[in-house]
Amino acid sequence: AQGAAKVAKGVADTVRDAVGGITIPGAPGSEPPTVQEPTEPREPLPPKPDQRAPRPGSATGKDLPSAPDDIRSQADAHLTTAQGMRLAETDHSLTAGPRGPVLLQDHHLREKLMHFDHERIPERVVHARGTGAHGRFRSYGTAGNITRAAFLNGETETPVFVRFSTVVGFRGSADTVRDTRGFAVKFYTSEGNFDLVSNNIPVFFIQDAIKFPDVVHAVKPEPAREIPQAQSAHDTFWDFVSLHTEAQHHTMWNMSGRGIPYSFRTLEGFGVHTFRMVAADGSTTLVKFFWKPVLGAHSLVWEEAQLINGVDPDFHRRDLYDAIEAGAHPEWELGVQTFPDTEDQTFEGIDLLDPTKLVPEELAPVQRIGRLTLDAAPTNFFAEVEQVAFHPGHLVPGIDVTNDPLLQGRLFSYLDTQLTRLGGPNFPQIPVNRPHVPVNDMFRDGFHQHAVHTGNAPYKPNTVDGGCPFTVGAGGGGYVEVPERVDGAKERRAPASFADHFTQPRLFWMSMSPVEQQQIVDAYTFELGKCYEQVIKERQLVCLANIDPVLCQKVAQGLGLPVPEPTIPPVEVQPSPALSQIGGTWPVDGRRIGIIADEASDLEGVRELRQAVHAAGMTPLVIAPHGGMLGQESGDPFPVQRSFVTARSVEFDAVLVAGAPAPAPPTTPASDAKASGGDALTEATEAVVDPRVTLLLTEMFRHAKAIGAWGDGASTLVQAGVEGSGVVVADSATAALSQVQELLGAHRVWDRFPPADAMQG
Ligand code: HDE
Repeated sequence: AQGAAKVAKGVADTVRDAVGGITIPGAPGSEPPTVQEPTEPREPLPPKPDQRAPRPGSATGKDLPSAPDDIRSQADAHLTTAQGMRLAETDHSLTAGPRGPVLLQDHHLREKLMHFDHERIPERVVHARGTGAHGRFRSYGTAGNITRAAFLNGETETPVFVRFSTVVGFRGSADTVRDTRGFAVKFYTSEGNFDLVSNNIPVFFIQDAIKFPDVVHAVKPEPAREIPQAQSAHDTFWDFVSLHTEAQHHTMWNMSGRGIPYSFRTLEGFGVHTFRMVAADGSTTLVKFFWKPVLGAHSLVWEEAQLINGVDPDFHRRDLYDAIEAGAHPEWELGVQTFPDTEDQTFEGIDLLDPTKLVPEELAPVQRIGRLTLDAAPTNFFAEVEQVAFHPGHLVPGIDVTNDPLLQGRLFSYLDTQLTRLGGPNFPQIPVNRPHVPVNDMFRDGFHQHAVHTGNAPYKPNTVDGGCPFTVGAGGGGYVEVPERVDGAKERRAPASFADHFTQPRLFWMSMSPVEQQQIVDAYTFELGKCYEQVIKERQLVCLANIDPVLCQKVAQGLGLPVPEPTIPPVEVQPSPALSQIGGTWPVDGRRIGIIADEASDLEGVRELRQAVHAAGMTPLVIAPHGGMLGQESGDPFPVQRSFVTARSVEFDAVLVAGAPAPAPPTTPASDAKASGGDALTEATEAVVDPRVTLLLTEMFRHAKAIGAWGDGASTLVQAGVEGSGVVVADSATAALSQVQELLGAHRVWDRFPPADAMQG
């Protein structure tokens, strides 16, 4: 009891010392109680040592782990148990004699298996399949007049972690399935973490979060047999979207090229909801967020996407890491559409709280406010990509939410799902989730608590810890909600302004080029063609009739079904050319150029070509009959990246076929020179082209990719039957490349697709 009294007195003294004259009521030996809440904050508490920023190595890719506790297995010379005891042996269990039973006392075996047995955590209920990268965001400072958010003011640089994902498939599913893509960005700002949890489609299937379980159950594999994996081409999805017609707009985007993006590097991102920005003077502006890829927004074609799913299910993941490693760091500009924060929160008749509607860029231009660069792959996929926890409610002062009912539901759902997925409430302490600023919450204990908290009063108000920590107003960097007035009767119904489900899908359809429209027709025809229930197909055709008669007629024809009558009168829309992905030219950074060659080819030309491809910021990949090296005899060999066995067309953006070496200058009589110069050509012309090369070339041709050859490489193209638009032949390797590069700027040779009939009804 005496000891306890001593401790208590010690605490009282400490408190008195710290804040002057404050005592704990009833503490032994204390003065009569004079309780008062301190009014002045003392120095900020020091950052907790175990809430440091994620390993510096992962943010920049340069620094090495600095602190000893950052070091985990494979970073030290000696294998230890989880308790740090060095192990002499880890390959054999402890047995009674070499052929006897395993002993229960084998503590190393038990610990090793126990940990292994629990290595898996639940995958995300949606967006399970993803990949991530570190980078930085540099603000242009141009948003300073609409938001006080520090990371958007001045030319501030902020570290970020980005996770891209598909929505429907399981964690091990393929990358290039037809689906929406997630594009979630965590900004480690000087005011705490801000998460912009976006998709690559600007609208959503539903207007109210209460429908989220329904749409997800409809699109996930059907419960009885758990098929199909990562596909929307099945009855339950089309059953739902044809009944729940507000889903038609998002669904049409999925049927377009947006559903099968070419690369994460060319993903356009959309915050979907309308957010509210708050300036330093308290004024508010409604905004929609955009990520504009510097390389342009591009897509695969459907056959290519399907092939990739078999040939390289990790295609998007690999592409992202390869590009980062090659120094072609993917970049996006962050943009905002801004709208006056009026009472009705509509713009040009569009309800800004309806997440199934977009605002055409022609009506509200996207203003660029900063640039995102991804420059480091994760160090450990599980630690970073799996454990990262995004949440639309991770906000910073200057950015607030609106009453969009979808956003409101999300504000509950993300925290809730992390509890199960990451095993308790302490996931903000996981390195990738830690803010890069001191954290001083008063949350305590819970599963996987990593912090050893100091202080004895995790509550407010207190005197025991001198009243710490203190809250501040907006002036001190505190978050203050916009004092929006809310009034209304409690009811379950959508506003009348949410009722129109067909004008915007029509707007999207009318904004597409003929090639893109044909892709949409083909996608609907494929997806509905995979359904079994006739009634579902017929109901979806009625939805298409409400969107556009020609679209409906083409899909009905493909399905072999009658064309239904629309159920609503036709609507007039003004197309938005900004929605089309075709028609511009973009940088070619990170594009992969296949070079088909063998020992008999113009290897000097190949060497020059490789250099030129590199110099243009692209990646050359030599394709030869065998692996290993080419040009051994010349003394200057170079590596073969793909053999005819491992190469497949879908890996390449363009391909060039090497010709034979140029004939040596004539040193013999003219007739001999002709014979020796012509030999290689004749051989090449007569040789049967390897069927794998023919397959590669014809697939690339079908997928509207640029194809080139130099010298007599042209004969290979002829024999493979590859001729026409976007097939170039030049005298030299570099001349062929420059033509191919120009074609690549447009992403594909669009006019190779058969001209579509007039599509607009
Ligand atoms: Fe999500 N969503 N979502 N979502 N979402 C999740 O959170 C949810 C929605 C988005 O890479 C989950 O941590 C509801 C729109 C992305 O880790 C979950 C509703 C948009 C990611 C969840 C939506 C998104 C998620 C699953 C309707 C675009 C992946 C795992 C109200 C603006 C984040 C997780 C990552 C993930 C709920 C709709 C984007 C269950 C209830 C709209 C990019 O919390």
